[in-house]
Amino acid sequence: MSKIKAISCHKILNSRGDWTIETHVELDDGAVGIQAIPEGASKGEREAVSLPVDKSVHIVSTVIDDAIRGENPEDQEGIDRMLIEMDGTANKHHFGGNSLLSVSLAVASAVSNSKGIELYEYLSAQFYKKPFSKASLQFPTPVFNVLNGGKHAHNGLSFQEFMVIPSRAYSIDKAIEIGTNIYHSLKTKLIEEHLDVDVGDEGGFAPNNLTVPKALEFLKAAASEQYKPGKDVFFGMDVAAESFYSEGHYKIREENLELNDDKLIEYYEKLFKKFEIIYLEDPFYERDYQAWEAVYKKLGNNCMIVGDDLVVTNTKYLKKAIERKMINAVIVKPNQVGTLTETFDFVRMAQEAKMDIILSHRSGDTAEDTFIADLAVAVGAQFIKSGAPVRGERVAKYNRLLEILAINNPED
Ligand code: 2PG
Ligand code: MG
Repeated sequence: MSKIKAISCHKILNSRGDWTIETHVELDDGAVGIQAIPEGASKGEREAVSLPVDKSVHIVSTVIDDAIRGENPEDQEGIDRMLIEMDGTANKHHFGGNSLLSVSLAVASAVSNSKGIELYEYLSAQFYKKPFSKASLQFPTPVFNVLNGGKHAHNGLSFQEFMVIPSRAYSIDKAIEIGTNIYHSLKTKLIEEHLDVDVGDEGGFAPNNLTVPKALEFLKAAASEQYKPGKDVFFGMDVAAESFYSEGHYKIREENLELNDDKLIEYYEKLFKKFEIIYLEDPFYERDYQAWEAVYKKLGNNCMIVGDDLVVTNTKYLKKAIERKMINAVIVKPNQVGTLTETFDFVRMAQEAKMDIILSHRSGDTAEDTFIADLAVAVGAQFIKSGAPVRGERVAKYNRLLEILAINNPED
């Protein structure tokens, strides 16, 4: 059995032109695992802390390298527990969630390379504790973020993401084709209305002078060019409500609205009457628990109420959300928690509670990193969020899914 031979780390740029880290884990049989780390802009308050890049590079290549060198890389859980204990803090601020995660994921990649198997196969075996079975292979449906606002654009649009979601009945390649066709139709519609088609952090268009209802109208018009909303395609929003919350109110400035919890629910209900919305992420600030319970009660029957900042890929907060019936779907972002093992624990808890799983990128991401695509396939996630079907760091994840499809359905 091979052992971990060396760990090194250096800085690279992410899609926002910010520094991030890339870690290399080398095994003594020569196999290498490489992992770059993404970074959010609209972060949950309780996410694992990212340390400044120079500090992380130093910690990974000295302290962590010393501690993990010689360990058995197949003992993912053991290694992750060591990392967690070495850090010793609840939010990983000592060593940094970014440092720990880069090592944790790179170890898994190194083992899959050493074994000569695909990463999703190895992750699936780790997750289910039994060999990967091709028969159970299930692809996530992409949730395409085609209009950007909030902290991902500077266009005065309060809500962060407006998404088109192909029906789950479509295969992954067809779903990607649908998302791409709608993206192109949307571009034409925006140009026709003399709106600009510059893009935000996740590749969605980010014109000025949009309101939330107007954005949804554009989405619906673009989708209706070739598809039937409510049958072929649906809509979703990541409200990221924390970014316009202040002292008990939600300020939707572009419409001169200042809404309390009840009024914001009414606002959502109005939108639900007009548009085929099946996905509502972070509709309230992450500590506004009563509002979460209320929105789940009102809209949760026909819609995914998705917790992102609310649960930050952490079982502690998910447990509370389950007990208090606040959500029926979760975002999974490994860098919110800091290790693969904790990510698996979170996914397991969500699946036991019959929640839908959405694997997610971050707004600052890299084309080098496609781990979430493999992870989504490995755990049988229903959905994946990787932005619009443009820009290298966004399409890298969709392209990896297409590669996994090709591996499993060769056209010889
Ligand atoms: C989100 C994410 C990804 P960020 O809020 O869901 O879309 O954004 O990475 O900025 O937190
Ligand atoms: Mg979110």
